[in-house]
Amino acid sequence: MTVLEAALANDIYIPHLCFREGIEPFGGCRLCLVENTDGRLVTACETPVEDGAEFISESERINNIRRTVVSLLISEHSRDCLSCPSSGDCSLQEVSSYLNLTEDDLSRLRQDLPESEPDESNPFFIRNHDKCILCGLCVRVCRATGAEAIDFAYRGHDTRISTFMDRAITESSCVSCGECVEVCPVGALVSREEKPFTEVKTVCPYCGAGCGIYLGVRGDRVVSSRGDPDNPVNRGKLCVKGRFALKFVNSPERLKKPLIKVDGRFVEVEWDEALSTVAERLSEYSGEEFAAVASAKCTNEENYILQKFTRAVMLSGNIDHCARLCHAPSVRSLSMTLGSGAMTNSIAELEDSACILAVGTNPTETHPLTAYSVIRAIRSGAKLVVIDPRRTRISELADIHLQNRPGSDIPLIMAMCRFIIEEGLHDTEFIESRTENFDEFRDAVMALDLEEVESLTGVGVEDMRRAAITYASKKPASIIYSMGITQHAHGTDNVIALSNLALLTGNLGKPSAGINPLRGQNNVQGACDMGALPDLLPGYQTLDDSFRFSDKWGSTIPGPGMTLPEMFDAALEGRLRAMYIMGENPLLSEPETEKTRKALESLDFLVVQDIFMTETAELADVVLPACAWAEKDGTFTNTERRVQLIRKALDAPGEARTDWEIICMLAEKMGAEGFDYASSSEIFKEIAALVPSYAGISHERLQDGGIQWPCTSYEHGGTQYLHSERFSTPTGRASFLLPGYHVGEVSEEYPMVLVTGRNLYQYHTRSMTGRVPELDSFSDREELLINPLDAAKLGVEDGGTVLVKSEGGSLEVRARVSGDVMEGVVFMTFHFAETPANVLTGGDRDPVSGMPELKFTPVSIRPVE
Ligand SMILES: Nc1nc2c(c(=O)[nH]1)N[C@H]1C(S)=C(S)[C@@H](COP(=O)(O)OP(=O)(O)OC[C@H]3O[C@@H](n4cnc5c(=O)[nH]c(N)nc54)[C@H](O)[C@@H]3O)O[C@H]1N2
Ligand SMILES: Nc1nc2c(c(=O)[nH]1)N[C@H]1C(S)=C(S)[C@@H](COP(=O)(O)OP(=O)(O)OC[C@H]3O[C@@H](n4cnc5c(=O)[nH]c(N)nc54)[C@H](O)[C@@H]3O)O[C@H]1N2
Ligand code: SF4
Ligand code: SF4
Ligand code: SF4
Ligand SMILES: [Mo]
Repeated sequence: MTVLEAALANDIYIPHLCFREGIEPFGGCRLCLVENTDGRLVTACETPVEDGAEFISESERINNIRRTVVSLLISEHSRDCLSCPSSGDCSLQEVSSYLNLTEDDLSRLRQDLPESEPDESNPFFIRNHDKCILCGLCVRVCRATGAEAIDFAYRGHDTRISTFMDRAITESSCVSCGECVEVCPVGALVSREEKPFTEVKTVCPYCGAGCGIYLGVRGDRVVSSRGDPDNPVNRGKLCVKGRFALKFVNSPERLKKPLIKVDGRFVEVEWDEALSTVAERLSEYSGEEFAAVASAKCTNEENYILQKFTRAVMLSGNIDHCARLCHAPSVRSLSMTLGSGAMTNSIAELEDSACILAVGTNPTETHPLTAYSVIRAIRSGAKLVVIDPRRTRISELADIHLQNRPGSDIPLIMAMCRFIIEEGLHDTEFIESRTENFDEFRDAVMALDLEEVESLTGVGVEDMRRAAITYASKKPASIIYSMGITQHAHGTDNVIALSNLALLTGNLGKPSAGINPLRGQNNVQGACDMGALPDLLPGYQTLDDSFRFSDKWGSTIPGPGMTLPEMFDAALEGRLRAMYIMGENPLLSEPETEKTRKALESLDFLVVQDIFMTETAELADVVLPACAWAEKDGTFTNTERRVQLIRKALDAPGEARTDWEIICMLAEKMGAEGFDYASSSEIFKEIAALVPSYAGISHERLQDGGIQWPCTSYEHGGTQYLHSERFSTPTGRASFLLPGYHVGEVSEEYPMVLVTGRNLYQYHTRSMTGRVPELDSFSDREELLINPLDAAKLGVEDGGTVLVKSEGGSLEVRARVSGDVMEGVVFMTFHFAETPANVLTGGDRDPVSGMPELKFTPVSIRPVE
């Protein structure tokens, strides 16, 4: 602790401008001068406290110096406070008044300097150099995010905070996180958002990081958001979506009333009529003929209720959700190798890793707050190894970037295992005491043909060896991975390969190590935990072991059901006839769009429950309006198994109801018992009674902060990392398994590989981010990335339109020529309905997890006039 921190923590105010808790001190403003016992003046923000040390924080001498400092600042600070939006919330004003500088003093000190044009290019905030006091806080936080968009420029009197080449902020590497705006002590950086009347503590609804926020509300509108400093994931920080992209809830396009399709058009009806219709139609189907799709956007309580309804009322095992297209391979593989499919360690632990291996993941765009922890680690000396066919921000920050061909991770990772064994860097003690099946595994990797590996992966053997040695020789080392690994027709085997790597080096069951699938959606971990999976009951309890549930629910429990893609197959074949989709937009997010459309159209009856009229909802017979996350209480479980409360901040628009209430009303209409809950907290009690890893958690306990499962009793504090004593396999040991040896292949007709994924500013099918118009200024349409060499060969121009064609379909899209993708590979997102990437994808599926191939589609590209 520094003297300044100690003083502030003990309610002793020491004036300061360039210090902010949690940001490395800089000693720049020189206002926090204090006097030590030798009479020397030192900056309190840079002086560590020592036992017995004494300082004088306040004296005429010190305050005179402080007055001089502030006077100088003000003389350069040309504008008038009265017209400044930060007036009243400005540290310079605060410090001036503390030092008894009056308004008159201030205006006397001000020089009549020429005014410069503010930078208004960013839709979320305005930069105004004239008010800057050069405290450097913005530069330091921007660096911490990894964006490094701004820095001190010029010298002496001309010093200012500037982007590279002094361009507008939108033309820099800025990612619009707003961190700089949050810390700026004066009016030099101001948000364009309205100030809230009240703030409600809740959780961001976008990605699986699960950042804590204070949601700012005015009347029935969301107006702002700021990071919760007490949340252990984000510690006050946020990314652009969590800070600026939550106003979709205010959209006039929100669904407000139930809708029933009559002669091809939707008509508004009362709840009673809508529910009676659904109840009547659904009672015609049961078992196999019915399927439900749960939602990783909804709460644990809501997912629990939907799977209970599906199993206990509809007597169908057909319940699944987007995890199928996401981390289903992780759930499968890690259960087989380690006994649990979840992230083994916690986000903040990454900061103490000596090495981080990031495979097939783009966290600065998709998991920004997790990326901050990776960046903190590398700033304190950790090594970063990235395996990704694309150049990304995280690969630029890496010590080693292995740019492999898409779909070639298994040979690459197996070869890394071999080098580790060859170099004697494997952890024999861990292998002997905690694992099984090592010998077979070793024999297999030793038999690899390294020349073949090189040609399959496109990565040089020496680079692989270097990466392997780096990962294996730094302890503890963490693996993080996401869709580049799982979204393959061999996704399960990919995860097995990574699991072997962690086992080989003994990087499990200890802090800052592990194998960490970064779960994508805000509550995809929870939706899986709640049993919204066709083969597993809540808490991953198996269907052969269902007596607890049949007892509690008073019904028989159906056997395993269909996965999400299988549901669409079955609909096409007429085996599936009625479907209930809560909070998903499969028409755009499932592979093989045309097939999905036909499947949805061929159903007898389709209900969609959403907050907006999505492309999928357009095809429904009944559309039910749901509350968005800001309008309800409940829990989300983030990627690190942290169960956190979300809290109702405003009333729902029109007659929208919470997802759980809607399903409970429907169940009661259908005559079912056991759906008469008074609150989501009551539902949670039922969950805790049935799911051992949630047994010690309750809404009351979560008021003080999230708890990481397993948490088995009220005395249990939760679990930061898994497998510390034993693995959760039947034998207690982890297993080396042999992955199949797959690589993707292209054909003569379709010689290029299409990789699909995401960008920072848009989210999935844009049902939410599409209602935040400011985001369009960063990404308003698709851009297919293509390597300059391919572009030259094919005659594709930057900004020109190309036709992309695969076995499954074709689309036209604007091209962007970029060295970020390797030769032979093109990349696009699946965000835009106008250029629906999933028209192109499809085909193969992972036989074990049902994951469709989303990251490797052979395509042809040709320019169109
Ligand atoms: N802004 C934003 N954030 C999001 C989302 C969003 O839509 N928008 N969605 C959320 C969800 S649900 C998820 S699942 C996560 C996904 O988060 P990520 O997995 O990080 O996102 P993707 O862009 O799908 O793919 C990640 C990387 O995999 C690489 N890759 C592709 N093929 C291969 C391969 O064969 N091998 C290797 N090693 N790498 C490969 C791609 O080049 C890409 O950089 O993001 C979450 N966060
Ligand atoms: N080609 C390709 N396809 C992919 C992927 C890829 O990388 N490439 N990634 C896959 C992955 S990882 C994922 S996770 C999926 C995502 O696929 P989806 O889950 O289908 O995509 P979203 O757009 O997130 O859909 C969520 C829906 O929930 C609604 N919603 C939001 N909040 C609520 C609520 O509180 N209640 C209700 N009832 N509805 C709500 C939103 O309006 C939206 O319509 O896409 C998959 N598809
Ligand atoms: S908004 Fe974020 S990325 Fe942009 S300049 Fe500020 S801190 Fe840096
Ligand atoms: S813009 Fe604000 S935070 Fe940045 S140096 Fe100037 S006064 Fe400090
Ligand atoms: S990192 Fe994820 S959870 Fe955190 S603010 Fe951004 S989108 Fe929200
Ligand atoms: Mo996902």
